[in-house]
Amino acid sequence: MEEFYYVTTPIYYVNDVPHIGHAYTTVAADILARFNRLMGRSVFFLTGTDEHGQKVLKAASDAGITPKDHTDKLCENFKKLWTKLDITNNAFIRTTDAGHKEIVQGLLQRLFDKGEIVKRRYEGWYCTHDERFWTDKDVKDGNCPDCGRAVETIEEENYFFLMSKYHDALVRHIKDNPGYIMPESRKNEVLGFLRSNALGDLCISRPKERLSWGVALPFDTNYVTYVWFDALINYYSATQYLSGDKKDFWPASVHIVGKDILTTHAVFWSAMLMALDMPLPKRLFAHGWWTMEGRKMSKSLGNVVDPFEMIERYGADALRYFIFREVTFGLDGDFSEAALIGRVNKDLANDLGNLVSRSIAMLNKYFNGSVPASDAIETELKDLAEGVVTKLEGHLDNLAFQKALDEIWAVITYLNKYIDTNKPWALAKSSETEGRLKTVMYSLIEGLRFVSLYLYPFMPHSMEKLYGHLMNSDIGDVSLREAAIWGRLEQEGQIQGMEQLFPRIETEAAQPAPKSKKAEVKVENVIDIIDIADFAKVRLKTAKILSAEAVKGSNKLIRLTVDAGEERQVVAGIGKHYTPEELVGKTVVIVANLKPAKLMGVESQGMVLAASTAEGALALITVDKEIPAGALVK
Ligand code: ME8
Repeated sequence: MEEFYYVTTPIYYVNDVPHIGHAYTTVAADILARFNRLMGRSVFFLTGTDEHGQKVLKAASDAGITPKDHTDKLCENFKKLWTKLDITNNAFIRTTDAGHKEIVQGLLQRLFDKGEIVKRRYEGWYCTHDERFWTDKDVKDGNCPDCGRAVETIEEENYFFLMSKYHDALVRHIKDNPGYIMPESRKNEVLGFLRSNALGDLCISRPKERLSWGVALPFDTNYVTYVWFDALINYYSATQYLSGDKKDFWPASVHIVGKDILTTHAVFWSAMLMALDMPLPKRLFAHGWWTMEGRKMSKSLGNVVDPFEMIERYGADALRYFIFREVTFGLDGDFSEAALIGRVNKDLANDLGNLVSRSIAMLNKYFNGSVPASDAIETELKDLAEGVVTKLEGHLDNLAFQKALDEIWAVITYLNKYIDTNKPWALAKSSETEGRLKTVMYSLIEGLRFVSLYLYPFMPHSMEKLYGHLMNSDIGDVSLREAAIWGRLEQEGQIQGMEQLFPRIETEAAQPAPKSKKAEVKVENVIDIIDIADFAKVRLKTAKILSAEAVKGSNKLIRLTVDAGEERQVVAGIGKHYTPEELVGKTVVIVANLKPAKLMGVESQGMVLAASTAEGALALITVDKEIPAGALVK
């Protein structure tokens, strides 16, 4: 029988700029999707965007365009990131899709016909920003408990989903199915919440005169559907209109969400499905929160980790590896670029990259790149390598990505030691040990084949390359159960030398990986002492920015016309931190005697100075009071 595997991410608010947190959840789902495909399952991997509600409407009207045009534009930001991160989602759902809206309306009508939705007069507190109702108990000093903004009283008729009656069934379901909510601590939180709160009924409508950007209620078109009710249904609706001929992916194998939205999933969504007599998903996994140097990431603090920037600097594979190696999935983590560099250099360049290049170089040196027939089977290595597949299956079923990587690394560590103990260079010295050399070299390359297969879900780009190099075939066609058998590496197969898979990142900030996730990496700045005469060679001048425009085809470069005593053109790589508009009028500092250079075909006659951190923050150096343009800085 065909085995199905259906994994989802939250659908992200389309208004948000994609950041490392969104990347985290989506890469987790991608690892699971890729692994399950290798295991021969029929996989449906869904992500998408949440596009209704007040905030979207407001942002669109601020931009002077229709909400649909606005969301059409913004959802591309997410799609672009998923392409850069090698995400293999089978579908991308948007809650503004006609197919989705139709299904939301169908389910609402079903609930209404069953008497699960009723109309009631409602009087209480409402937070317009969060589009949520609150009770007296929730509201503190007249403010919303979520966003802290002032709430208002509202009296109006609305539709309510009779959620309260599912309280006991919900508690029973969670207790009877220990793997339903993971990790365990989060399950206990939900149970604790249900123990101390009588579940209320859920207001699922908003009058159109207050909010028009939503799915109209099929039984009363004066109202639109509450965004969460609409959004949660995406997990089911996608299986009905986005999964091709296969319509039987429901129930989902796992919904992956951040801990911020566990309650809406564990309580609202579960109760909605119970009321619809539909099966519940098999698992809800709530992962932890990424912070930046201990602080919540926010636009106003300017400390949001931009995944596009990380990919550009280190590559998608390094980023994918780091976020799952560094922190146990489920716990919170603190992002540090120095720690990422440490991981790349130690784990990827050193442990793995060197293993690959040494092994292939020796194969070329001793056997002209032709895989020798093995004289004997190294049973310890064989058992270790073959055994990983079952362990991976177990760990990934529990979303224990770190443990899965530990198992794979045990093979890498073994192979590195195997080289050191067997010393192929010594075996190559005498014809008497040629048989042994053959076994060692075969075992090494065969071991690498296993590593490439196992690491492929985590680092698809480089492992596809490695597997293709070793096997001369495409990893995408592999069935892991059949491939994870010792001896499948072809004897006499020809393997060329290979470029470094993960070059070391040479930077002052490159430090060994911290031992624990909390350990701070101290970046020691090594500053060479220079003579005053050296400094005098650099001519720094103030320059007033007269005009600024983005360089076509680059998301970083901005072309500036500045007055530095004389007018000149300077190109600056600051497009991710400043818009051209906000630059005009600023007095900055430039290196005025730098040899002109061309950046993306545009000549730059100088360099704008800016302070930046390894974590990606950047600020221009400006003057703190009026001074004529072209003044010397010394
Ligand atoms: O809540 N660390 O969308 P959203 C880790 N539209 N993960 C993070 C993160 C961080 N700092 N920041 C965001 C919504 N995430 C709703 C969901 S689903 C039916 C509707 C991730 O754009 C994490 O997965 O606010 C979190 O749950 C999600 O983004 C919230 O995305």
